[in-house]
This record gives sequence, structure tokens and C-alpha cells, in this order.
Amino acid sequence: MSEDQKVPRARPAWRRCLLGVVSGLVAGYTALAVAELVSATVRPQSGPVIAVGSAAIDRTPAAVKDYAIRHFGTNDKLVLQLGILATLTVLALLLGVLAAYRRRVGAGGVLVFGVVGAWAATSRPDSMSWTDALPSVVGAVFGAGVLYVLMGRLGSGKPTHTPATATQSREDIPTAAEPVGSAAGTREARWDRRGFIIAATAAAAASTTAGAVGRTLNNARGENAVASRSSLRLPAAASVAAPVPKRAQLRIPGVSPFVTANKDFYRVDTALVVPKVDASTWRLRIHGKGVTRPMTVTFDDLLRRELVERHITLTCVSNEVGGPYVGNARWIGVRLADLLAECGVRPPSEGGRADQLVARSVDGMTIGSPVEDVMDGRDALLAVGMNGEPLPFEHGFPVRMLVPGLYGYVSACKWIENIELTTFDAYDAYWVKRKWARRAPIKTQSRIDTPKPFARPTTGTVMVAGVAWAQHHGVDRVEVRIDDGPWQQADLAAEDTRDTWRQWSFPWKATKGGHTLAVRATDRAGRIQTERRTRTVPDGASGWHSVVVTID
Ligand SMILES: Nc1nc2c(c(=O)[nH]1)N[C@H]1C(S)=C(S)[C@@H](COP(=O)(O)O)O[C@H]1N2
Ligand SMILES: [Mo]
Repeated sequence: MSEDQKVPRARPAWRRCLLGVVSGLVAGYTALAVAELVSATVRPQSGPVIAVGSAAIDRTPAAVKDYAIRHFGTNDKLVLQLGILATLTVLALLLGVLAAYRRRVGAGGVLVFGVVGAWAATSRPDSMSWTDALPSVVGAVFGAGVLYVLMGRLGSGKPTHTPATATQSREDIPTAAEPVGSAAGTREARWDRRGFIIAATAAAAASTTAGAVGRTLNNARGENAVASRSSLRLPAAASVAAPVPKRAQLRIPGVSPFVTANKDFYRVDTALVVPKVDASTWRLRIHGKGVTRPMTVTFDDLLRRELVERHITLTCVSNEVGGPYVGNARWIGVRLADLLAECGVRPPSEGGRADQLVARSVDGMTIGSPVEDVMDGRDALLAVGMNGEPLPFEHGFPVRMLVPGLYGYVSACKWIENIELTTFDAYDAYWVKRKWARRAPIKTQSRIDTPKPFARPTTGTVMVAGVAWAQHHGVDRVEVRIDDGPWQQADLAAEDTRDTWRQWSFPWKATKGGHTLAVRATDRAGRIQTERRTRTVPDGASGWHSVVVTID
């Protein structure tokens, strides 16, 4: 028998594939929307995209993370989430096509992704409960259900010329809802176009509503935290920061301001969702080796203590030579060394048993600092304020740590909730497990802020200016070199403290043509910033910053 005789309306394969694609996308959309809604009742971090994204961040090798930070900067997280969404879209579409031919297998595939999401969510360090699995699982069940139902509207995918082979699965038997093909004897059900469109539209519309409600609830979730921050009035510091010397701030356009505004302060962390911690329920526990009197403090306890105010320049180990991940702020907080001493902690130099202080944040980050540095008299702080306001959520509200002279990843734990005294031998913190150094004092560095690379100033005097830092040592000298000429001394702005950066400037009698400007700093111990270029991994970039300009 010939085919045209048997099957008047043989459906072309491409159309079946297309309907599979559409179904896969609707099913994937449903799964994510339902997951969003469920995550709002569990916690925002339990959603599959966030959970898988966070798991990916944790598993990213140092070199890749470094690459991501270098190329996407603070947008690295957005890029990651978009990448996950793009991957899920492709997978949904493939599962849809698969389902068009193997309905159960396709739907089962959606469930597998639910399991992956659930596993990622429950294995997060900040996951406290199996309920973190729910968004992925419930989302996947709905997604699989939608795919299964939509495929039911397609009818059989089996070749049309096998009327008598009897190998069809049960799915091929047309149901009442599926109009049977007009040709007698064929098992090919005509597809239920109307039913498909209705089901797909209904699923998409319901998902949009569910997703929007989930989003709204998730966004409203931090309400208590937001209220606890906006109602907060920080008490005045008992020990105020010495006023910044007038001459610490040069009047040169293009140079980084001495104090970095909160909105301009760089942000580096692994949090895909910024933790919103309610200050009124926040607690910090201090315990561990050599702690004879473990302590738990509330936020009010901290505010009742003597508050100190200091300018401290924070730097990220991921900052490239000439890079932007450095900022200076006026912090207010309590002296961490005092708290530790009250707990009975002694530094190793005085016989203390713990040489490492491990700070842990509410999102499971661990940051290890040398106890010796924290207790050697420098202004290591549990900070509660930044530039005259409570810490912004992005910068660690309600409390973060800061230790002048140490890169952020070994000192500056945001959203801190736990401090454990231990040893470097006994425990490796988060970044150390990922190939970064155990100990990482900030390297002496200098940066040319102006002129910008490839700028084209005109002849005459060009102001070359920037910042230099050598936290907790202090910057004593900055020199500039034009092309292969001699190093020439730059003018240093007044020093605030040795824990802050220093602006510098150099009036350059510029001549026509292309020039390379380089800068180097010398710290108070007389150490000249090394020319030797190193990568940021494992303990911070070194080398000289240089800028190429053309004078017209
Ligand atoms: N909880 C938490 N704290 C963290 C981090 C993080 O990922 N999570 N990153 C650290 C790093 S690498 C740096 S450089 C500083 C950056 O602080 P900022 O974002 O306020 O500039 O925070 C540190 N504290
Ligand atoms: Mo960092």
C-alpha cells in the first residue's frame, strides 16, 4: 500500500519538532516560575538558578574566577545567571523535541533537572533544611506535567505506515480528546491544535502569574532587615577619626577622591542574592581554641561598646595592577582585639594557642585571618558603619570585619555571624581551598588615574596623578617615569594615616608624540614597589602600572 492512500494528512517531522520546542520552552518556563514561587516560601537562595549558580561559583577554579572578574567585573554574577538561563533554555528545547517522540522520557528529563537543582540547593553551606530542595522539585514536577500534557495534544509520533505492527506504546492509543485520523486503520492521531494552544497558553499565563507573585514575595522578604537598617541611628564614636588633612585631597580632575562614596565602592563577593540580615535578631558567636569565655553578642551589645571611627583603605586580591578593586571609606565599629581579649584569647606571640581567626558569614563564606595581625594593635574592626551610614547591604549589613593591611579575602568578612579561633594547620578557609594564599598582606601598589590610557592631551604641562597604597606601612614616596627616562619624584598629598591610600601628582612638561608613563611607590620600610609582574593568584598582583598616551 502506498502512503498517500493511507495517510491523507501525514504531519511533517519539522512541525512535530517545532511543537516539541514550543512545549519544552513552556515547560521550562513553568518549572522556573513555580520554583520562584516556592522559593519565596522557603528562602530566595533555594531557587534552582541561584543554587546552581552558587554551586558553580564555588567550583570555579581560581583562574576562571579571576578571568570572570577581570572581564565582567562586578557584572560577573549577571553574566553567570544569564549563562545558566541560556543553558536551561537550550536544554528545555532539546527535552521538548525528545518528548515529541518519547513523551515519558522527555518529561522524565525535566524531573532529572529538578533533582540536580535540589541537590545544589541542599548542598549549599548556608542550607539549613531539606526544604531548600522544594523549589526545584515542585518546579520540575509542574514542568514535567506541562510537557506531558502538551505532548498528549500532539498525538502519536510513530511512523504512519505501521498499522498492524502492534508495537505502539499505550501513548499511541488515541484518547477521547484526540480526534482520530480520518483514515481507517491508521494509528496516527491528528494533533489537537486547539487543545495544544489552549493548554500552552494557560500554562504560560499561569506561570507568568506564579513567577511574578514569587518575585514580589522574594523582593519583599528582606522587609524586617530593611526596616532594621532604616530605623538605625548609629551612636557617635567615642574615638573619632582624626580629621582628614585638607591637603590629603588634591584638586586635580580625574584623581580618585580620598574617600570613596558608598555607591562607588567596589563590591566583590560570591553572593548571588545579597543577604538581608535583620540587625535586631543578628548574633555573633565567638568560640574555639584558646577561648576561655565564649561569647555571643547582639547588635545592641556592639552599639553599647566604645565605637571607634577610622579611615581604612580596602583592597581586593583580585585587583590587577592599575585595577579598580580598591576603595577608601570612613568606617565605624568596635575593636575586635578588645572583644577577643575579653573572651580570653591571646595572640600567638603571647602564648595563644590559635593562630587563625575564621570568620563565617550568614551565606557560609569563611575568611581566615592571622590572630597575630588582628591583635597587634592595629584597628581591626567589627564595622557597623560606612561613611556615616549603617553598612549598605552589599557591604555587609549589619556587621563586617576589617583588618587594615590585609586583602579582603583574608580579613573583611561581610554579613559575619561567627568567629572561630583555630590554627592554619587545622583549617583552610573558602579561598584557600581554591588555591589562594593562606596569608596575604596587601602589596604596595600605585595607580595612574589621569591621564587615562590612550588619552590625547595637548602639549604643555599635563598633570599626571593617581593614588598609592601600602596599608599599615604607609606610602613614603611615589615616582613617575616618562618613557625610558629617569624616575622622577612625584608630589605626595598629605597622609591621613598609614592605613589609607595617598594621592600623588606629577606636573609633566609633555612633548609631542607617543609616551609611556609608569609609576612606582615606596613604603615606609623603604621597600620599592617591585617591577616583577605577577598574576593576582595566589597572593595579589605586583608590577608597575603604566599608561600610554599621545600628545597632540
Ligand atoms: N560574606 C562574604 N564576605 C566577603 C566576601 C564574600 O564573598 N562573602 N568577599 C571578600 C572579598 S574577596 C573582598 S575583596 C571584600 C570586598 O568587600 P566589599 O564588597 O565591601 O568591597 O569582601 C570580603 N568579604
Ligand atoms: Mo577580594
